[in-house]
Amino acid sequence: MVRVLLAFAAAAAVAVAPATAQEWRGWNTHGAGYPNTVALDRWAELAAERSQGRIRIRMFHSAQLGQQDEAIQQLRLGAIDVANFNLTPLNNLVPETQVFALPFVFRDVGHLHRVLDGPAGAIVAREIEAKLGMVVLAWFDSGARSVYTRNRPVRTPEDMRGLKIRVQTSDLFIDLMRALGANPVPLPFGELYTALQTGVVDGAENNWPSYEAQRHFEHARFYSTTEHSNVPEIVVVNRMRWDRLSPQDREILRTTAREAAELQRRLWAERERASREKVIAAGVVVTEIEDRTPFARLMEPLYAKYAATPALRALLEQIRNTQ
Ligand code: GTR
Repeated sequence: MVRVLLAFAAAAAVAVAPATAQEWRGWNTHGAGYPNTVALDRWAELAAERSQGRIRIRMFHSAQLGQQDEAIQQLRLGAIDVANFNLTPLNNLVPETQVFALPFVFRDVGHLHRVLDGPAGAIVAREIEAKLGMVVLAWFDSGARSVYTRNRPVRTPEDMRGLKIRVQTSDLFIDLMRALGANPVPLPFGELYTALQTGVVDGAENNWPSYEAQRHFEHARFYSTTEHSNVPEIVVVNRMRWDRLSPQDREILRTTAREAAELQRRLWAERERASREKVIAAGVVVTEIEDRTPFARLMEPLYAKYAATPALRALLEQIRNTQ
């Protein structure tokens, strides 16, 4: 009898344990040493420390839990608890995220950070929360995205004509490439290296750190500083998880996510420079686009299409009026 009771008590203890110290699963597409990876690991550490082990996040990096589009669904369902997503794969799901992806919408990095940390950032976060069942805790910088190609450099929009350019799953980016006369090819990030290697695509577009860290430069040796979009990234938690946290733990999670974002942004600025230097040393041919007006002019119709409603136009105004 005693044995049975003891066994029962042990089983109950096991059953109860996850509610207090369950390990959360975190998703990240990037590998070791990448600014986002370092910052997310730091976030997990800080959250565990300050909650005295009540919040335990295990980060799975390098897209171990799947590619970004799948991970978004997994996070909505609660199979993944926290993640760092780029806004682009959310474009078709939450129209407000498209406004942050519009070409040349941010004046510079300072402007981008002030927008993210101000009322416009709060509006986009609120819409993501309302539509997707995830709570936005912080914003990461993702730099400027530029075009890179395999066979010849892009100097003008005419050079883009007919090129197969990989894009993320986003109608806005598909239209952006079409506006330049290119053929957009939606592909998961993890398949792009091979697609560049085998010539399935002629090029892609990304920031310096991803171009370097994913080793795309090995097969697409021409990088042209079009800097057409500064679409940023979010740190999110599944809504059900969030709702079950005490107010105190919510505060801990939010504050530590913001601290991680500060770290990410600092590391980002350094990594942009370092990645650029590294690929140049490896023989990449950089074409500096001095005058982006011809690109911007062709992309202009995206504004009418993707900031079409009064609410989206107001959001755009909010960005423009941010000093
Ligand atoms: C990177 C971004 C990733 C992913 C990737 C892509 O810059 O950090 O989250 O969006 O681009 O192009 O798929």
